[in-house]
Amino acid sequence: MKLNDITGTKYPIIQGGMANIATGAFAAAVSNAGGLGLVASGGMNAEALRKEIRICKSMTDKPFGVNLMLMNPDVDNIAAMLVEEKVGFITTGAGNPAKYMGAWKSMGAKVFPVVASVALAKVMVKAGADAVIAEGGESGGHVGDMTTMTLLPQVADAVSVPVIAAGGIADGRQLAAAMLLGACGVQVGTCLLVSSECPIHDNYKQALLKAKDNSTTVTGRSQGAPVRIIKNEMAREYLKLEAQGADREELEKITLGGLRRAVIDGDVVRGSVMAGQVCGQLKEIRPVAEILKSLYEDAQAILKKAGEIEL
Ligand code: TUI
Repeated sequence: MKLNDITGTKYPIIQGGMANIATGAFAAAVSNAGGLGLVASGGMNAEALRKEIRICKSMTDKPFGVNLMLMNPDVDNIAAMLVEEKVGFITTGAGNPAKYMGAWKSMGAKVFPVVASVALAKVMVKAGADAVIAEGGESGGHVGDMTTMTLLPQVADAVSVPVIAAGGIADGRQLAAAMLLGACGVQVGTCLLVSSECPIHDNYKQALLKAKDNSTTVTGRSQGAPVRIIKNEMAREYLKLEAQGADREELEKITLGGLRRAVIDGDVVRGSVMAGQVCGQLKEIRPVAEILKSLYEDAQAILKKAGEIEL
């Protein structure tokens, strides 16, 4: 099963959640460009998110969805609002959405939970998931322990539903590799941050364009909330405090509001500049349509030539 047969999109590509970044307008831009755009819920309550969903509906006639970040304090109201708004596609992150899935499925939504382990993938399939998103720790933001290379084939072997690959995918080679590892399509986030349509501060985009292969780090492991961000002054201070055994309160003081500081104020020194490990591959700002087209066409060309590879 190809992902685009499930989503009705041109490409087998969906957009990652991206809290405080993926507005209704941005999700519509991704959908209009042939991917599945997702309005992000992170940092929003149900009514603010409803507005963004309506903006998205007004800006595209293509399929789109919503990403529900399950650590959101207003998660129950958001889950109910998605039913009222008859959202067609729901992806979830950072938790187990089983208790909402009955209501979403009865309304007709297709549900793709992000999983970071085989165990959760199996639970999600039992709960009615239409596909699962196997996200490796190469991705930006909240991450699991496994890599995409190891998680993806193990999830693909363990479940009967299609598997969408995420984490570490920013060009055609990585999309092709994901398909060979058992995926039906991919989720991308970081490579869309450097799109012309992405509403982050220009300082954030420039920090991504300057980034190298090893420019990210993971903060928050000691708190059970690992988050991949670009190394900056704030990240170094956080990691130092973490190594000294600082408590939650002390650590939260540093990161509180950090994502908005980076996204809106453009503070890339003290803000949380969330990004995946593919950041070293990003070289230019391009329209979403060009980014998705080259991902797809490059992967097609690579897969066509793959038969020539001799072992
Ligand atoms: O959710 C994400 N990535 C995110 S959410 C986010 S918002 C945020 N803002 C400030 C601080 C922290 C986060 C930024 N990035 N990705 C999906 C994802 N889900 N990755 C890993 C998981 C995951 C991990 C463990 C899903 C389920 C899980 O276990 C749940 C369980 O109950 O077993």
